Order: sequence, then C-alpha cells, then structure tokens
Amino acid sequence: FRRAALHKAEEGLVCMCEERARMLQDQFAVSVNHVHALAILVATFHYDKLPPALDQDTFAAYAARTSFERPLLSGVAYAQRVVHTDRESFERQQGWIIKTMKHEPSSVQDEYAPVIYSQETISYIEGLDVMSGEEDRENILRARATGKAVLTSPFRLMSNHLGVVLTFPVYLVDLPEDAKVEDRVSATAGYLGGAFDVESLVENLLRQLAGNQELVVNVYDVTNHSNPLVMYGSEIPLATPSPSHTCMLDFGDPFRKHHMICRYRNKP
Ligand code: WA2
Repeated sequence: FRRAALHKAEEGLVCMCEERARMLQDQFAVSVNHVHALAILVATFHYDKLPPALDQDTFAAYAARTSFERPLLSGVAYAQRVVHTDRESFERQQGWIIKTMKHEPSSVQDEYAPVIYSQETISYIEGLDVMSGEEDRENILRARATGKAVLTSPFRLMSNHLGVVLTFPVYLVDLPEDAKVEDRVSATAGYLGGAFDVESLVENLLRQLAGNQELVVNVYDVTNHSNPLVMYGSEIPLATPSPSHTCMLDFGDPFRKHHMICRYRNKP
C-alpha cells in the first residue's frame, strides 16, 4: 500500500509540474509573439512613414489596449538607436537630454538607446538610455547582431522584482535571413522590448491552479549548468531530500536554457 501511495504521489507531481511548465511556456510564447508584432508596428508606422505616423500617446494607448495579449509582461517600450554625432539634434528635437538608468545625465558614449515610446505601466523608463544598464545593453547588442528575439539572464528589474528583459531589433530596411552582422548593426533603427515580471506575474499564474498550496515551484536559468540562476521561487533549502520533478522550458532564445523544478511542500 505504501509503495502504491508513493507511486501515486510521484505521478501527481509529474503531472502538476508538466501542466505548470506547459502553461508558463505557452504564456511566454504568446507574449513574445505579440512583442514581435509591436516591433513590426514601430517599423511600419514610425519608419516607413514620413513624418512618422506614431507618437508616445498613440503607442501608449495601443500598448495598453493590447496588454491582454502579453500576460507575463509588465510593460513594453521602444528605444531608438542614437549615435553620438546625432545626440545634440536628437535632444533638441525631443526637448530633453538623454539620462542613464541611474537618472543621471548621460556622459559621452559612442551610441545611446533612449526610450522614446513606453507603455504607461513602465513610464519610469521614458528618456532613459537602456544601453546604460548592463543586462539591457548585452541584450540590445545580441538582438541587433542576430535579428532575433533575445532574453537577459534573471535580474532585479527597475520595478525591483526579479525578471528578465525581452528585446527585438527594429531595422530601417528589410534584411535577408543571412545578413552579415555589420550590415545588421548599420541598419539598426532601435529596440522594442519589455519586462517579464516573473516574480509577480508567474506567482499570479500559479495561484490560479489547483494544487498550488501543496507544491513548491522553482524556475532556473541553467544556461551555465554549473551555475543555475533563480528566475522564480525562493531558494528554501529543503530539510530532507524530497522527490522532485524537473521539466525543460523553451522560452524561444536558443542561447538560454531554462528548467522548472517542482516538489511537494510537505513530504507525502
Ligand atoms: N524594461 C522595463 N523594466 C526594466 C528594463 C526594461 N528594459 N530593464 C530593467 N528594468 C526598451 O530592449 C529594449 C526594456 C528595454 C527595451
């Protein structure tokens, strides 16, 4: 009887973990797809029209009305690529000066990525050079070099929640799939991205599922297998080695690897 009960508990664990991994991966994928569509929206209405047929109010209104399409993102924004020789005319035209993510006036850099459009929910990012943040900068460089959606490792977002940033490049011209990196860089207009507020939005997602009380869920960035990084969940050390189940997760960035580990809160 005891063996049968244990077996049943382990089956339940596998089932509940797979359900959660699938849900998280699906909600991640739809959110990424919609940010992709927003990157095309900016390319179409900001760059393919002269003068641009997009402004902060229009972007913010559209982002707010479509936020249901991006269930795991706390907000989206668009940062324009500005090279140093264009800084002065950019600032004059905008009527404000480029600031760092620490809210200081930006010192001289080769180039900047000031946010010109943002969803109201993350309005604190407006006017900030997102290249001044280490994680954001790395993401921007990788996004424009590959032409693909990229993710940061988990870090404390400006909201002070643990999460990851998603970045899509926006180019001034259509590029072939096999375009060279230097051609991608010179054709870069800017970066459309958003914040996956994993700490609060995944919590919300899991709370709605049956069995939430009895389960401990952790998500890790295991890109570097010998140094797993917590992306969701607390690192409560479990006293006794309890049965666990691990599910692979695919968040759409082949450069990063993630997985989910589920355990019972109380040993069954
Ligand atoms: N967005 C929201 N919160 C953040 C953040 C961010 N980056 N970085 C740290 N906290 C406009 O990749 C371009 C958004 C960056 C996109």
